[in-house]
Amino acid sequence: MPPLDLHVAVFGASGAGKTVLLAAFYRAQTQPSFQQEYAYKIQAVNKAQGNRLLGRFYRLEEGTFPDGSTRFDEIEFDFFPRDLPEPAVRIHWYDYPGRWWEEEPVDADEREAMRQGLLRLGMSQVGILLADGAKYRSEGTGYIRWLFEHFADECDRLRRTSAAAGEEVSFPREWILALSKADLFPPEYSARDFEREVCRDADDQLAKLCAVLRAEHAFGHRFMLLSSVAAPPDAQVDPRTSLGVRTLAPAVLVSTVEGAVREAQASRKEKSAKETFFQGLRDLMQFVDSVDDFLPKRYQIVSKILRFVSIKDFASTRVDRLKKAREDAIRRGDTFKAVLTGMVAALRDDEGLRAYHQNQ
Ligand SMILES: Nc1nc2c(ncn2[C@@H]2O[C@H](COP(=O)(O)OP(=O)(O)O)[C@@H](O)[C@H]2O)c(=O)[nH]1
Ligand SMILES: [Mg+2]
Repeated sequence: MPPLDLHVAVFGASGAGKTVLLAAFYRAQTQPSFQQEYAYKIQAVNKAQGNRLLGRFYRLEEGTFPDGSTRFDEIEFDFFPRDLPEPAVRIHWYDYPGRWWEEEPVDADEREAMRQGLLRLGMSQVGILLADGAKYRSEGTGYIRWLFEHFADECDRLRRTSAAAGEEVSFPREWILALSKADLFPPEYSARDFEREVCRDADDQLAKLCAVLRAEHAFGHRFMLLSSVAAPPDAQVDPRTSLGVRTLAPAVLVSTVEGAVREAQASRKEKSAKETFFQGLRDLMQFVDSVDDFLPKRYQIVSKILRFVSIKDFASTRVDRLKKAREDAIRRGDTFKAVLTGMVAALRDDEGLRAYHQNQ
């Protein structure tokens, strides 16, 4: 069976930390110690691209940060279970240049790149909006309000200009709001604290952004802290420390399943408003053989995911139980169950609990 395709669209203004994040994401998950602890590993589908990412990371280790890029970047990663030869999950990562959100395309080439990029957007199950941790640290709430307003305006503008050109932009419906450069915050600061501050201080702007994205239920519920490299002011860069980069793929996986459940619930008119995610999930599992018929294309991988992860695994907060299921799966050579339960376990470990928070 081919790997499960997850498409994730990453947005953030220039300087927010997207390029460094991509290098850190790859580097952290290629470490032997990572494979030992998480029982899966990453590989770049295109080896040359993988080497470029590692090169970028090694330069970071020497204190050289990447040049700002204004290109749309697309890269694919496979996740393999430890000791098994086939990948179970493929993540397609789309890096949207901040400039697209600020200016009109400079020429026909850029216009075409943008068109291609927006098509990818329609396949993406999850969007990540990166808030610049350094700016939030220095400017406070005003920065978050600005970010939401600015992003809403720009999404609106993209939608209108595309519609005028006869193309409909379809934004992801599941979103993660991620705070970059989390190393600039105190060690006890967590995604839950970030969630509290955002909902307390920027709820009006959040509501407006949800309306523009048409993602009422799916923006403003998932929060992450990310640190690609620890670079405290006036101190040496320490690229061995990172936060949340290993939580990212699991968060995307689980958000995709949640998106499919929500999609299925919305398509059933008789659903009661109070139906929970788990009731919805249980339902989806019951109809797993026919869900592809009514789910939009980007969610059709979910029927496969649900064949390998039980509700118990999704709901379980017990890392030891999940790790045992994962190790059993590796022993049986069950590629998909091994990686999927491994990812759910990664969301529940100490790093996952600090770096990821979902409020509903
Ligand atoms: N403290 C800290 N600084 C970071 C981190 N990631 C990026 N930076 C800083 O932010 C700058 C911009 O990052 P970059 O990834 O190029 O931003 P992009 O324009 O969104 O791709 C870098 O040159 C670093 O100085 C991080 O995890 N921690
Ligand atoms: Mg960049």
